[in-house]
Amino acid sequence: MKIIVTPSQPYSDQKPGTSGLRKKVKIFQQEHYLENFVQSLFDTLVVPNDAVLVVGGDGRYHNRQAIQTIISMAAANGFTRVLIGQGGILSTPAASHVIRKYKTFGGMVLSASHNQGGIHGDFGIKYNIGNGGPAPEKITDEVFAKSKVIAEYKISDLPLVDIDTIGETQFAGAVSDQTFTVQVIDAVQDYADLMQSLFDFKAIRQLLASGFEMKFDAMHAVTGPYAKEIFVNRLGASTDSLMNCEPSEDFGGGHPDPNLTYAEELVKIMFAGENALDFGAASDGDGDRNMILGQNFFVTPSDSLAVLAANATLVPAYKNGIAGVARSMPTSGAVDRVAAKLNIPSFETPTGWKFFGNLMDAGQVTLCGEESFGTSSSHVREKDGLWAVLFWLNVIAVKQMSVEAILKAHWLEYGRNVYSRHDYEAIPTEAANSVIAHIKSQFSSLPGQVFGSYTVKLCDDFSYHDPIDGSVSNNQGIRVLFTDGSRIVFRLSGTGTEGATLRIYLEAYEPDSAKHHLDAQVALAEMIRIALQISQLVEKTGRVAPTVIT
Ligand code: VG1
Ligand code: CO
Repeated sequence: MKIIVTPSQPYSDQKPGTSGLRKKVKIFQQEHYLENFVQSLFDTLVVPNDAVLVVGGDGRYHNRQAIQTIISMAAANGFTRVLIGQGGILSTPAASHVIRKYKTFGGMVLSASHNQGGIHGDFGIKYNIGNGGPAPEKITDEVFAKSKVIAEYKISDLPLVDIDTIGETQFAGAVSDQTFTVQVIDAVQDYADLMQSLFDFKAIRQLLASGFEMKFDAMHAVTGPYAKEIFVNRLGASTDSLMNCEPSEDFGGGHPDPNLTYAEELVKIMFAGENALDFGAASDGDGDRNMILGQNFFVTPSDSLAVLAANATLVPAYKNGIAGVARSMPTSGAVDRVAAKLNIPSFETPTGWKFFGNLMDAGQVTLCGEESFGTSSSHVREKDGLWAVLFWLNVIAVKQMSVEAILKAHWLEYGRNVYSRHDYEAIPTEAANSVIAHIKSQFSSLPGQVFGSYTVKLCDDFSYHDPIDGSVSNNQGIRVLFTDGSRIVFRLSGTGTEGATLRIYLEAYEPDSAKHHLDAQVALAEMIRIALQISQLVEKTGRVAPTVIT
């Protein structure tokens, strides 16, 4: 193998966002674009001798090509072995597991997650460190700095590598008696084994054999093969209980985002009145998100986290209890109430899974979650869609209650944190910035102001002080807190690739069980009006309604 040092020009836009670098495929296809980013990353990491790298993606358009480039560059940058998911496919949680199980140096996941795929869609790349979790800001900031001044990258002259056949291919290294190995692995089995070690598969198998009807929607994305192995082969579910389980490069032309808007097909099945099934679930492009539905019933992700925390001891892996919980700041406080009752700590972190890693490594938390359909535990260092689905099935199998009954009982015990998120997607960046600036300009005047039945207590821009490594992350979202504990959060997305996406998160606590059945949009109507009044969003963006409501 020869190493070729190739001159290159820097790009100015390679700043990783909430979860890696995400851009339109066309941007990634520009000359040296991917190479520049990967070299900036390798230079930041300082690769030790004998380092092993995991590489896989969600199978979207450009995945296979990018993998070949990364293999070639890894060989030229000191890695001695690369582990590839068969066919170049690895879900995000499976990649995290592989990194941990084989104690590798780190891994790259090629995905733009829930963003659309195909040639006109998005592509993305994220780096996970040796604990299996997303690289912390310290690393991503340095990668960005390096990408702005890069002048050359190193690549080898390896031929195209077979990434479809399980097994190893060895190449002579650039230095004599060194070899470089590409190992194609079956990550589905590893991941399914991990799930089987955590949950009571026997109880779930019995539940599925008892007439309990479920449907899992992989949304034409990465979890299809994992779902077949777990639900059909290991849990005895019928093949009818799976839908859209063949991964495709453009996700069947859809938007692989498991929410009430984009998982339309599944939602129709689960809200079919008397014909609705008992349980429905979906996951996103790279398999780290989940949506849980009961019969004609939607579980908000914030509630899902709280229910899992409250019932954790019903699951074999957590039977001795959980150490603590963590949630992203915009996620509702429902899980905090559970933590208080269990007498365990609860942490509030900025949006993005990378902020949970330190807490899990330090053994301070076991369960973590985000309102954006992400839930997981310390079994990996990523959010994990199928894990959440199996957790719910395990809880249902033990409690023998419907999803709705579990939620109603939970609200009766803890009260309900009524919650909703309104997204305004692809608005002009300037308009979005002016909305944020307008809210910030009221920071000193808002406290004490009365809006209908609510009084503002305080507003700020959320800052996080990591209790483990002492790092500080500023500007993580604007919070408007009211005296009764309700709140509105405004935040600009860090994963969108078109203009700006403004998210408004709304939360109000309802202790009165007579009101627990109310639709969130109805219960939050006044908060929604206040959010629009404070932000002047309609006036400044011309948008009269959100793109997505969850
Ligand atoms: C969104 C979510 C955030 C999540 C991130 C990555 O980020 O809000 O909670 O961690 O996506 O999820 P943002 O910056 O657009 O709000 V995934 O499934 O794309 O890896
Ligand atoms: Co995802």
